[in-house]
Amino acid sequence: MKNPNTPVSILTVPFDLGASQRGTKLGPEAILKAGLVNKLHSLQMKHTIHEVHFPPFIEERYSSSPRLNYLNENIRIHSKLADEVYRISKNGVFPLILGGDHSIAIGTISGLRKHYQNLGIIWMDAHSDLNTPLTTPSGNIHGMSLAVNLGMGDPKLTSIGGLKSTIDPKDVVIVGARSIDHGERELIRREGITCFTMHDIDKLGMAHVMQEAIRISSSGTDGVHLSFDIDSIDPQIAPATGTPVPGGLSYREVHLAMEMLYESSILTSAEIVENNPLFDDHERSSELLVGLIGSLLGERIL
Ligand code: B3U
Ligand code: MN
Ligand code: MN
Repeated sequence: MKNPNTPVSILTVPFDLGASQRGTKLGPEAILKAGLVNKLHSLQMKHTIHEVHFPPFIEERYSSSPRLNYLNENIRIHSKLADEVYRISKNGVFPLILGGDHSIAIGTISGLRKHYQNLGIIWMDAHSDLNTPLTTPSGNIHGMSLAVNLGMGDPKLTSIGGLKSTIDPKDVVIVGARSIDHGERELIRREGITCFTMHDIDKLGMAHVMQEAIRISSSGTDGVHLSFDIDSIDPQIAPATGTPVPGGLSYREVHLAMEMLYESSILTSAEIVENNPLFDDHERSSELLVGLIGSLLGERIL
């Protein structure tokens, strides 16, 4: 964050209809239970906690389109989240959003795009979430959220939040990818998105990759958002995911990433998504996430 005295507004978003697996709606509560509030106290950070909820609804998977599961439910929650994130950012407060599946990045980033003219994005994920209704293998909206934020996909999703700035694909950096679909690969090449796969991280080292991610996302932008999917971490140390992909970030690599982001002072918002306590081993993954949020907000070894 730009100023370490900035207050933090934690928004919990218990929503899991962007994915096939149920359970990420329990993610925010698990992170709070694992000690997030104590962590913020120990860092002496001013903070508030607020849940983004919406009225109960009848779940209709194919209500609109077979290529966009639970489209109406997604529109409702992301629109509400966009309004709240916009309000928080406008007030100079740092939004920290706890998901929920990764579809909520549609709401978060739509809200940020109302406030920032040129937003940079660091997207840490095993996947690239760049599918559209034409390329998706699953119809799950959490596999489309980065594409929607680049203006690609169903207009009912790309228009959430009303009038707002667009994101330049050159200001987007994906880190940790190791499962990319054919259509996503083409889009990455066509749009010139920087994507550091696990292969790149193995070869170049995490420190170099993060230096580049920080440089690219912050050059010529007026805000940088971190969208952190738990499945970027190796599932052996963070099992709480419905979509595990082997060969992910190690404990130290992911902490180093958070520490470097703090030191860089570039972040203006962050979200932690896809934590699914139904797949956790006791509270191991949620505890790891609390540690990572600590590193992101300035906790140091010495
Ligand atoms: N790319 C696949 C799988 C996937 C994306 N995000 C997650 N899984 N977590 C899809 O369905 O779009
Ligand atoms: Mn994701
Ligand atoms: Mn993922």
